[in-house]
Amino acid sequence: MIQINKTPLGIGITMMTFMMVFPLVAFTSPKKQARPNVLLIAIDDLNDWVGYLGGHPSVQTPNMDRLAAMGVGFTNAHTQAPLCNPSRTSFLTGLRPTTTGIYALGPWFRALDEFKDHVTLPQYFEKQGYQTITTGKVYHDAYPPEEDRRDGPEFTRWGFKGGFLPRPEEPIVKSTGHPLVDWGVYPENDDQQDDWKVADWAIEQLKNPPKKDPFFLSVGFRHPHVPLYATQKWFDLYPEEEVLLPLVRADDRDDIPFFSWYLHWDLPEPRLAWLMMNHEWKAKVRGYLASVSFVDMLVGRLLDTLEEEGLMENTIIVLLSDHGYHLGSKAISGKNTLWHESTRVPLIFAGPGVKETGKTSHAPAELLDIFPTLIDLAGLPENKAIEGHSLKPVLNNIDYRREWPAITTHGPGNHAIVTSQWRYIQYADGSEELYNIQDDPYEWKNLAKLTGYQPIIQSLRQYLPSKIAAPAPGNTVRLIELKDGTPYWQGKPISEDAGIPMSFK
Ligand SMILES: [Ca+2]
Ligand SMILES: [Ca+2]
Repeated sequence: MIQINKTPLGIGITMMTFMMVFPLVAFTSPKKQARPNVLLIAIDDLNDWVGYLGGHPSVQTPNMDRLAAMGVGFTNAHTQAPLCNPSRTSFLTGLRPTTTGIYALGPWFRALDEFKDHVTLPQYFEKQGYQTITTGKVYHDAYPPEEDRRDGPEFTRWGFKGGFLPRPEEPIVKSTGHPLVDWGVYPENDDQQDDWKVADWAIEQLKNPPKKDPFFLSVGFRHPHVPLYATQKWFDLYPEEEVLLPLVRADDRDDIPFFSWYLHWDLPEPRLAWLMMNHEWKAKVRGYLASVSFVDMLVGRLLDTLEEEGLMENTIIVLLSDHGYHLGSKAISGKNTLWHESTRVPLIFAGPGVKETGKTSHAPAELLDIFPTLIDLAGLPENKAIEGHSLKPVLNNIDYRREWPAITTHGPGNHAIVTSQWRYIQYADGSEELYNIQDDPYEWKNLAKLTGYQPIIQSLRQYLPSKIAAPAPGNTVRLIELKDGTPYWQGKPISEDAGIPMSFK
């Protein structure tokens, strides 16, 4: 259900703006209208637990739903890589991981000669006269080194970097080992959180936009990336006794190739078995829900500011998450898989040029499509150097049939191909999975080995990337590679008789 949380103040201001602007428009000669601004909101590790996506029955995201009601929300949008760095590198460069060779938590793409001068999404807008402004986590994690952070070349203006602060002196959940893998009520007030401060900084820019040029403001929030800290009021939205856990099947991985384990061979994220043994499953789900509603409120603060400043009519808004997140399904928590929990993401476009307001599109879409779509919506010249396809035809006509599937890659040779009906997975050793996502939305029944599905598999194989770039130098953390028949996790061979590692033994 879509909830619209529009304040009476917001509506009043929108109407006033309209009344004041209307006479000016009526008596002005048909001059070229100012180019639209762009607000890009990137959320970290947010899966389909968003109201308009229906991934969790009790999640409360009134502001993302309000944005979806203003434009088009995609229900079948997928990341190009289920991990921060390769996903963000992909949608900001407009290139697939299989093109750049960036599959892991490194490298920073500017460190590679080939992409030193590659024109990214914000740079493309800057070249067209936009002021490009950024705050928070838009590129992966760290800002580039200080010496590269001067005004330009990446952005006209760098703002508050943000991070994972504040953190309690000791993790709330004991003995998980990794300092970021934690959840619970913390801190006392919302405005102590780095993400709140990122929103504050962005709001200041919206209140004082560039005088002459249009702006391209990109804002990156870290919630609901771990640590899953939120203040008490966000946990109160999800009383402990009412928290619904994801539906999982204990035998779910029995019909899945063993190679799937290599994709998340040894993560700091606990496996479901650990969460259950330590009675932390519900607590982690609750922390995630609370973090989602907290970040949703920050999205609402940005939308409120656009309304209050009269910027809504001339600002294209795009909201995305870099990839999804498992909370128990397929026996894990975390990401780094090719199933829908990892690949499916919210993707919403609203504002000038989006005609189908309040509609949802079930067409496959990729984060890679953001770059060409924004160019198209803003009326900028086509960029032939990027991959992906403009979604504008869908934004103009919700029934438009796109002919391309969505492709996700995790490490060279492991891909998922998603259409309106199917998810086909091929791993680097050639093993496969096939799901009918219309009949089996939880992807429980692997059809790949059953008779009768070969023609479908054949037709989906044609979309597998034909060129697969070798991992560029600097790919280390979370890299899975198959070399001469041996899987390598982060550069080290995995022996044939190794048992599945159990995080936090
Ligand atoms: Ca992420
Ligand atoms: Ca299964």
